[in-house]
Amino acid sequence: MSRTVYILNGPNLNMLGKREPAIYGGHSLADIEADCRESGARLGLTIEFRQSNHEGELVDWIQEAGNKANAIIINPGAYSHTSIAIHDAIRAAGLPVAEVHLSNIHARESFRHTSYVSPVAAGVICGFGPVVYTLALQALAERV
Ligand code: CA2
Repeated sequence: MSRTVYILNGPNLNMLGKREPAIYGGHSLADIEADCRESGARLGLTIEFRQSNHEGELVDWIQEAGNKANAIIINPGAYSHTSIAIHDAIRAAGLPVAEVHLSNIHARESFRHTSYVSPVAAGVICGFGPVVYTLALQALAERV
């Protein structure tokens, strides 16, 4: 049976490649989605790739993944540092979750050093740019 991984992206990640290339690089989110689809096909995983600027919509999608998917990769964007709602939704989904960040959040402003998502994630990959997504797919392919 096909295994499905939801790849969820939080606020402002739709701006990738358009602004702040010095921090986030020149790749767009569409480029990252294409990489994930290629990697997913190689690993035998079905990919559901989404982005939202709205916390509640991300919570809805995490709940949906709890019913329909085998694992989640999430880049919660700035909600990583603020959202107890996303923390609770991930805990309730009961799936392996990989938290990813393009930038090294620990080498940036102190308000980015804490993530409410990390304690409920199976693992965290940050700081290596777009490859964090395909590294997370490889890691989750071993677990689902
Ligand atoms: O490094 C990451 O992947 C982040 O999750 C990106 C978030 C940031 O708030 C987190 O602390 C770390 C920001 C999303 C991208 O924001 C952009 C804003 C303007 C132009 C391009 C991207």
